[in-house]
Amino acid sequence: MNHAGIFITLEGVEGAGKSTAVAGVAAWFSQRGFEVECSREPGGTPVAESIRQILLTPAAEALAEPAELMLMFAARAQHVAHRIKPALAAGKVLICDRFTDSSRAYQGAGRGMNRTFIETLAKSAEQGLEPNLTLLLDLPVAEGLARAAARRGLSAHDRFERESADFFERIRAEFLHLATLHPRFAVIKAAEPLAAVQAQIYTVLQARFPLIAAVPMGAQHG
Ligand code: T5A
Repeated sequence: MNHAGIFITLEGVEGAGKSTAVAGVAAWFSQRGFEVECSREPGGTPVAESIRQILLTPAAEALAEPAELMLMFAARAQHVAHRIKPALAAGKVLICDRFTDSSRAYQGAGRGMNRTFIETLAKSAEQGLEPNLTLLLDLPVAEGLARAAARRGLSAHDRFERESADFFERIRAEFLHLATLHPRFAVIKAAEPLAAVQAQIYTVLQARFPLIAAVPMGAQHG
């Protein structure tokens, strides 16, 4: 790996609790004196956030699948170059709600797009970057969709939330498959109550970063 900082990604289907978990991970590091930045994909820089609008907003002109894939990686290339790499070079902890594994799961397994092409785009956008830890928040698809719907209330579905349950089942299976391939993954049982999910995440952080876990709370990192 490639940098002074720590790069942590969170993955999972819609409503798995990633955004909620980001805050807990951030608190764990900042209480131990680290500077923390939280970001998300698609998005994270002004240009990447503009691309996010195109990707998530339903429009009369349907987005062609290769266009969706390449826009995900266009946003990622901006995010890596202008936000993630500078933060890591400055020794910060960068916590990101989704990263390339989402493209593998959604565009690869969900849409059935060519895996070799996805890896070629990943190599170009990531420029050698790889997460130190990927927290996979795993829960049954129906539960995730129900949580997302409850949170959304009366506002409209985004482009992805309109997809079928089968689409999300393929995505969940792909995330679990990726977790068997890459030791950087830790699988969190996200169907449990919030406090139990948080406890699992802290256990993983302690095991993966024992030297940081040993730092007294409130210490200055430097
Ligand atoms: N996408 C993204 C791709 O197709 N390819 C890519 O390469 C990338 C990067 C992003 C969309 O883009 C797609 C995937 C997505 O469809 P988004 O709006 O950012 O769109 O979508 P999500 O990341 O799925 O965000 P969500 O907000 O839907 O899900 P989260 O962040 O997992 O869930 P969260 O934390 O907002 O929680 C949802 C609700 O559940 C509650 C929360 O309070 C909240 O109300 N909750 C719990 N309730 C009970 N028990 C728990 N343990 C709970 N944890 C959270």
